[in-house]
Amino acid sequence: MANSKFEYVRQFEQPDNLLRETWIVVRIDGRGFHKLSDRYKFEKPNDRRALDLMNAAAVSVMKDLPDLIIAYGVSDEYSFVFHPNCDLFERRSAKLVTTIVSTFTASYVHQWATFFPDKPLELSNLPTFDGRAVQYPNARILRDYMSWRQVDCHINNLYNTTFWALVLKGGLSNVEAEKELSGTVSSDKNEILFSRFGINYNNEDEIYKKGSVVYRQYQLEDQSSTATATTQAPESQAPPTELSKTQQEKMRKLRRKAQVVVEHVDIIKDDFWQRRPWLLSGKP
Ligand code: DGT
Ligand code: MG
Ligand code: MG
Ligand code: MG
Ligand code: MG
Repeated sequence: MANSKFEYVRQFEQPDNLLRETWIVVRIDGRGFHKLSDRYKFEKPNDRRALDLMNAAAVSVMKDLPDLIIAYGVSDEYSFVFHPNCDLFERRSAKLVTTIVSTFTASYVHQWATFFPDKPLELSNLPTFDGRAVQYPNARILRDYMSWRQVDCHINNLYNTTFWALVLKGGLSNVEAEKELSGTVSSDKNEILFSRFGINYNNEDEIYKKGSVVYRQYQLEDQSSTATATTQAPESQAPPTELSKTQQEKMRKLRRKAQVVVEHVDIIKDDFWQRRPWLLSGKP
């Protein structure tokens, strides 16, 4: 770029690099999806097509950005996780967040017609997403973050399933259903579902109860229960995880070749992480 008298404006740009050696989670969330789900008549409490579309968009993001380790989605949100050894965009927050948000949104809009062939998108009701980056200092806290989202999924889904059973099957008004549920605990909701509607919550689809986890599958999962314990963060006893440029390129190649899978499983217990040790080790 030529050196002009306007060049000085560059000095107004502020660095926003995220701290090294930390886990980075970029969480995106649908803007005004309450209205959007009404507008396009999403089924209540869960619209399988809408969730499958969210997952398809998340798979696109994972394929586009090999630096990503894992993603977890529920409702209109998705959390994308970068490893502490990641140096994509020199860990600049705005670059990471905007790249994920725009890649996700573009893919969501592009694939909309595949999942909703009978509901063309309207220019005045386009799906958009916001996003933010949060850093977590170790694997234990990263896992607690993931657990927090999955517990949220369970609590909201049990509430929504019971609420909409009361309204759609029980003939209650929204206000009456809300009143009925206020102050209830999980076991009360399970009981309402079973005794009044013959619904066994345990038999509801896993995608609704557990949300969706997206990651790269490299080899057969470790089926033994003696797999490396991952509750102690592997990086806590290891030297700094920084990788050379060549190492990073090699890892990206391996990751690009790996199959990206979508599952609806428990990510709170150790088992999920112990069977897939490459997730927390970040190798490859
Ligand atoms: P925001 O995020 O502050 O811009 O506002 P919203 O409206 O996106 O609110 P949020 O993100 O807290 O809640 C997600 C909304 O999306 C919630 O009102 C329910 C709706 N939604 C998400 N998935 C489904 C679905 O599968 N079926 C239906 N009927 N609604 C859904
Ligand atoms: Mg939001
Ligand atoms: Mg939202
Ligand atoms: Mg949301
Ligand atoms: Mg550019």
